[in-house]
Amino acid sequence: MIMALTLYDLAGADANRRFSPYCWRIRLAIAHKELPVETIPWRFTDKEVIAFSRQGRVPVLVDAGEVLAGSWTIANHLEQSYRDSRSLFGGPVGVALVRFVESWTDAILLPSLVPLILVDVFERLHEKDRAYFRSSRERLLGTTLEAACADRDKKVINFRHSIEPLRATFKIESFLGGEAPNYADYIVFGGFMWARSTSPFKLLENDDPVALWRDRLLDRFEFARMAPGYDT
Ligand SMILES: N[C@@H](CCC(=O)N[C@@H](CS)C(=O)NCC(=O)O)C(=O)O
Repeated sequence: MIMALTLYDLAGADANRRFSPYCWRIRLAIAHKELPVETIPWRFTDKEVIAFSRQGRVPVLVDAGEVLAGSWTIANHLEQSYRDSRSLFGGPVGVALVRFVESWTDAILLPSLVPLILVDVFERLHEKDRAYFRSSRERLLGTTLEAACADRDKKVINFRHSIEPLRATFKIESFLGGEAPNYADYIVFGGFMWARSTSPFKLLENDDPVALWRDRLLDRFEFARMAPGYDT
């Protein structure tokens, strides 16, 4: 019998509002593997709660007493420990390609979402996280959250151009994984779930092939569609 996994998952003021793009990757990877999971809502300032993982970020997964931190480490653990269920990567070639998708998402996609959604992320935070979030993010940005998110209507045009490689792919393929989604889809989709769960700002035109791909994933993962968020 498989014991339930325990996942520490970033939450807002509403404990059901889960918004970390990295945690979404793992929630989807666990669902892909059809494994039971208990998720524990975690806030940015709950550092002592995950001190046992010897670092201060989520996702943290506990699997039969084994502690794993970092989404890439966790995804590989799931792939290796649960070989009987569907593969997340589709073999070694897949691992290398998904690594590229992760690098692109972390270096390009997520930073390009920051000036479109970060003020809205702040609004959804638990009271106890607000001062920490504002000061840590404003230090990184070199400006206020509000200034970083000014002129969103103009910035979104550039954002839509920047994801042309995704659009070109989804004109031909159903998923990055081909006929069915794999971990590459969950990495990119995690970014869109970060936006969906925090921000009413409209990122994509309804008929954008990227929006249609996002909808295909929401159809497959009902818990993602039902999660607190904005259907924009
Ligand atoms: N590279 C890590 C990134 C994890 C990460 O940055 N998580 C954020 C939540 S989205 C976090 O826990 N931040 C804690 C903080 O900012 O103090 C991964 O892939 O898991």
